[in-house]
Amino acid sequence: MKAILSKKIKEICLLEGFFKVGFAKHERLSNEVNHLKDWVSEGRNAGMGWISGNHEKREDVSLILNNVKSVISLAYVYDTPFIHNDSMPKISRYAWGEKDYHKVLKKKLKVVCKEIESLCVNVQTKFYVDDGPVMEKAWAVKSGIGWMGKHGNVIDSEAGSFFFLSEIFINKELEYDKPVDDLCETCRVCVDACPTGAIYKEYKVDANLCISYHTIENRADIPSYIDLSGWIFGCDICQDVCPYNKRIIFTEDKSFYPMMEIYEKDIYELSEINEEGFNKVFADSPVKRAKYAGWKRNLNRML
Ligand code: B12
Ligand code: SF4
Ligand code: SF4
Repeated sequence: MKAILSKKIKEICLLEGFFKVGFAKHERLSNEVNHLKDWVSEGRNAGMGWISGNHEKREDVSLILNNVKSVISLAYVYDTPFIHNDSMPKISRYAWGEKDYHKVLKKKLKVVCKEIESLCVNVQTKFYVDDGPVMEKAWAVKSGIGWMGKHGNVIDSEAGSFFFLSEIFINKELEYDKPVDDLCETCRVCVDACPTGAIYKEYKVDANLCISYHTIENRADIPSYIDLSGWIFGCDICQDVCPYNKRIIFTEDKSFYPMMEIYEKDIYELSEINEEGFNKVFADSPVKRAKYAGWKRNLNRML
């Protein structure tokens, strides 16, 4: 029964377009939450106060689904064959498309969960993408999706790290996957390439120094010592330089292909977008998180 259910679930997820699916037994994430608490107590979360709440749920997902037995981790590739032009302001790959991944993936996960729940009686599921109190990278590592790279993102040896993570909690036992080996070994390319020194220690990122944090999450002024290196929303540098991002596996999902209104546009063309235009172009995009004020602030740093 366990084997059949596990096989069926993987088939359903892959059919819905997920690149990789893995299963982990439910357990408390005590070590991981302790690392998170240390990270927060050192102030490495910068202005992201929300991450210091809900530690109990992050540690014990049975507070989310009380009879949870397993965690299903899913990876969805967002990379496309497009590249950044270094002489233009850059928006990171995950955000330059028309759609917000939260919406795209939640729609898919709804379909997946409905199908899983129809496989046998009394199946209960609960899914998350990014914005819940869930330690997504920790579950992905436990489920064998990939290893935690020194740049702080989960890597698969074939697809690299340009994929989103999501999870489904389920009240059934499954055939569990094993974590994969950490293949970073002696490499430090990402650590050395980060222009702001945000990867302050291998596997650890300080949001106070991270371009991604400042261009997306920071609502205040960006300190003058943070060189945005041409990024106006997010930052892909530490992933672009990683030898595992061979860029041979691309999504077929057109939601993540760059919007032509913003792709390869120079600073003057982008500065012409007024608030109304911004709200229209980015209506369904993650970029709207920065709001028009944040967008202008980021652009002004390029002038
Ligand atoms: C907060 C957050 C950020 C912050 C902090 C970044 C970070 N590295 O955590 C900021 C705003 C900077 C950020 C940026 C980005 N993010 Co982000 N982010 C998150 C979020 C919401 C929470 C992550 C978190 O808990 N961080 C806190 C730290 C403490 O956790 P941690 O790095 O996981 O640390 C763990 C391990 O390192 C371990 N650990 C630490 N020390 C030690 C020591 C020992 C001995 C051991 C054993 C373990 C250990 O324990 C910790 C807890 O698990 C997740 C979604 C989620 N709900 O999980 C997305 C998420 C991690 N982000 C994602 C993405 C895509 C990005 C960006 C690439 C976006 C971009 N292009 O700009 C950048 C990448 C920056 C980078 N180099 O990490 C993806 C990553 C996908 C993947 N393949 O891994 C996620 C999973 C969202 C998603 N659903 O897809 N992000
Ligand atoms: S996202 Fe950019 S700033 Fe942040 S750690 Fe990676 S290279 Fe450094
Ligand atoms: S660049 Fe090297 S050290 Fe960094 S994540 Fe990739 S393999 Fe690991």
